[in-house]
This record gives sequence, C-alpha cells and structure tokens, in this order.
Amino acid sequence: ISSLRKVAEDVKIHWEGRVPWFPKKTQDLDKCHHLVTRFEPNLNHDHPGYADLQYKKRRAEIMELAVNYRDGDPLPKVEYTPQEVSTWKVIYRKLRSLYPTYACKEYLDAFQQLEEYCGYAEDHIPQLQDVSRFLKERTGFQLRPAAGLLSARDFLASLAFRVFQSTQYIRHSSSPTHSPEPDCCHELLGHIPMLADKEFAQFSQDIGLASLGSCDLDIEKLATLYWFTVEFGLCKQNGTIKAYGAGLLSSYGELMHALSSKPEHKPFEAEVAAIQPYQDQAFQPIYFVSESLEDAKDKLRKYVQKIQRPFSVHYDPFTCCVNILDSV
Ligand code: HBI
Ligand code: FE
Repeated sequence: ISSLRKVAEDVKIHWEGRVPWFPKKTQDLDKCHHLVTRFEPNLNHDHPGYADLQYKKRRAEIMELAVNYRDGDPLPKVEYTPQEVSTWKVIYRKLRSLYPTYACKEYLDAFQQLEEYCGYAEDHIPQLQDVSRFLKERTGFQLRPAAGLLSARDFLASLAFRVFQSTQYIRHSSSPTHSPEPDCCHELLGHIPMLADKEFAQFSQDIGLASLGSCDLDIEKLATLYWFTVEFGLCKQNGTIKAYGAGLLSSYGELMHALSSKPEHKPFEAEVAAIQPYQDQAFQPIYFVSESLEDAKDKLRKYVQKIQRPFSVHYDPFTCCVNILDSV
C-alpha cells in the first residue's frame, strides 16, 4: 500500500510541477491581477492621453481603487467629473441609436432593463456596485474592479467563478470613438448587457473553467476564441445577422463595419476560430457568425472537452469553489 501511495504521490508531484497555479475560490482572484501594460497612457506614445498629465493622474487615482480592492469589499464608487460624463454621453447617444438595428435581441432586452433599473442613461455613468447587484440577480455574475488590461490567464480564470473584472476609468476625451484599452464604456456598454443573458453567462463561465491550469498554448487559443465570440461575435436572428460581441457593441465604427459587406463572415466553428489570427489595432477583416448563442455554447463545450489536462474541474455554485478531480 505505502509503495502504491508513493507512486501516486510521485505522479501527482510530477504534474503539479507542470500545472500553472490557478484560483480555486473567489478569494484567490485577489492574486489574478497581472496587467498587460503595452496600451497604457504612460507607456504607449500613441495613446490619446499620453501627453495629458491631468488625465494620467486621474487614471492613477482610479487604478488605485482596483489595486487596493480585496474579495468581499464593497465595490468602489467613482465620482465622475462633468468632462468624463460628457465623453460617456457622446458614446452612449450614438451607440444607443444603432442598437435597435445592429444588436442581438438578448442585448436589447438587457439594455432596456439596465436603463430601467440600473442607472443607464446618457447623463450618468453607471456604478459597478449597482451593475454587479443587477447581474448577480440575473445570472449570478458579479464584478470586481480591474486596474487595466489583465493577462488573458488571469482574466479568463475569473470567468470560471462568474466574476467579471471590469475597468472603471474612462477613455481620453479627445478620442470618444476609440480606445486602445478596455475602459468603462467598453465594459458597461459592451460586456454587461450580454452577461445578463443566461446562455451567454454559461458560455463565459465555460471558457473560464477550461482555462484553469491550462498550458500557455491552450490559454492563447481560448483567448482567441474569446476574441472572436465574446468580443467580436455575430449571430443569426430571424434570418439577419446581429452583433453580440462587446468590442462591436461598444464601438460604433466597428459595429457598422462588421455588419456591412466589407468584412468576411465565416460560420462559427470553435476549432477554426481558436487559431484565426486577429487584429488588435484596426477593424477585423473576418468575423464568425453563430447560428445562435446556444449553438456557440454547444460548440465551445465540445471544443473544451478535447483540451488535455491531467485533472478535471467542477464548479460548485454553493461554495463558489472549483473542485479538482485527479485523472492520473
Ligand atoms: N482585461 N480588464 C480586462 N478586460 C478585458 O476585457 C480583458 C482583459 N484581459 C484580456 C481580455 N480581455 C481578452 O481579450 C482575452 O485576452 C481573454
Ligand atoms: Fe472586452
């Protein structure tokens, strides 16, 4: 017996040495905060706020709130300045006028509710606290503040717990139509409404669960899948094509481009989308079209089942923990 146990332990140590650390419970997300800094205003010369010291000071102030945040704390409130609200207003007005034509019905349903119950309006930037409470009731998703663009590994891991890491600062006022990084307009107008949909919430959590402890190559493929679905996904609805991706629903230029005849539309297949090269500096030349959100979810499920890990993970919604089952 003891030598058998010894062998089992050796095997376990062998794969534990190779499996990257990953969070097992929501408190562990306090450690999932690694930032990708290449798009930041301090480091990127092309950032619209690069030369604006006041903007960078404000960004640092809001970033501080996320850095100091710990699981269980109340979500920090930001008192947005009139200039920030006016940037929001430009974006909100323009996008809102496009949604009835271009957004999928799940988005439109949620958006209407967010306006009714959650303070979505052109003169008000919604607070993460209110939005998180709303999502929790609909799909169990909650928010945590993020200081900026997170590494794909940390960002995807939080989705496994139905936690969405959301930035709270706003883009520079000189460039309301474009932001090189995620900002609160992208999160609140792009991501939040979709996270209020049951199928989409499950899809997001499934990508997250598949990412836990996966190798760098699989993380890259999952991040690419995320890109072509959650960020830039299209789907069929009543014979027409609509947008469900957050990168589209938060950018009126790209929203109209994606649904014009200019780009290529390919039917969504997870194996293809996972390795399709993408653009993070300009509009996409290729978009993937799903038959429905449910179809996207089913295809993703089949794809992630094939990812090789020496263990399986199960999310326990009662404890909000992932349970690990060894398969060695
Ligand atoms: N970080 N804060 C934040 N917001 C995102 O939307 C985000 C991220 N990091 C990575 C990411 N999105 C994706 O593009 C994939 O790399 C997972
Ligand atoms: Fe995003």
